[in-house]
Amino acid sequence: MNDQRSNCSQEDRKQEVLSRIDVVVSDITKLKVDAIVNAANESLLGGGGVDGAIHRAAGARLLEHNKTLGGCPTGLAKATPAFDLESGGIKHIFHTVGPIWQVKDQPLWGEADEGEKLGYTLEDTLLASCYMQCLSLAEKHGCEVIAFPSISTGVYGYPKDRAAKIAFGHVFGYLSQHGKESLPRRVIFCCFSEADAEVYRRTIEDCDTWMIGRGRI
Ligand code: AR6
Repeated sequence: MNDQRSNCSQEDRKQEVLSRIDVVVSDITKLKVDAIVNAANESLLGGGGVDGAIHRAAGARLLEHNKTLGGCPTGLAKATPAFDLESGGIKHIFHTVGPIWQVKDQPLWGEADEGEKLGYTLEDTLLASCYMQCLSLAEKHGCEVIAFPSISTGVYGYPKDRAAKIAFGHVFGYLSQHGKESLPRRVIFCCFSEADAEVYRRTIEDCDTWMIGRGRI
């Protein structure tokens, strides 16, 4: 009976946290959120992909501002104003530098499946750090809603399933530890294609099978 009750409240807590997480398909610059995350490079001076889209939409003042920042090491994040994006309601851009996936096709550790190997590479730790840094910046800057692109999964070549598990696992953990009165209240995973969104939805649906009792970071 007690077990049933504690399972039930655990499930309620999980559902409460899940209700604060959304997966959408969109150009991230079009979202009405307090902060968007940019998957930048260490120069912070722009590039292709989502970085290029954000610089184009935020305007030339973003580049001028970023020239004063002295770059950003991989795994860390820096906040800037949203400049021209402010007219759409976005107040902050958190520029974070995801890792370049360099493990390629080398076998990792033994025959363990993908879930068990999560957290075993430097890339996993750095990618996790990007999410945690941006969540902390959201809290510091009073953001109710923050949207993340799928950091490192474009030009930087991170396996999409693995990146989604790291993204969701850390956001879920952060929101679980910071109650519903804390900021950010909502987190959006902003995908650029329906196929990418499906990876996130599957990751979330299956989270009991890969997140619990694994050696994830
Ligand atoms: N809105 C949302 N997601 C987007 C958008 C957009 N407008 N555009 C692309 N994506 P990438 P990375 C998705 O390559 O792998 C840049 O040149 C895209 O489909 O933008 O972290 C930087 O300057 C993918 O799922 O970032 C760096 O040099 C995800 O965003 C390097 O690329 C990330 O793809 C960073 O590589």
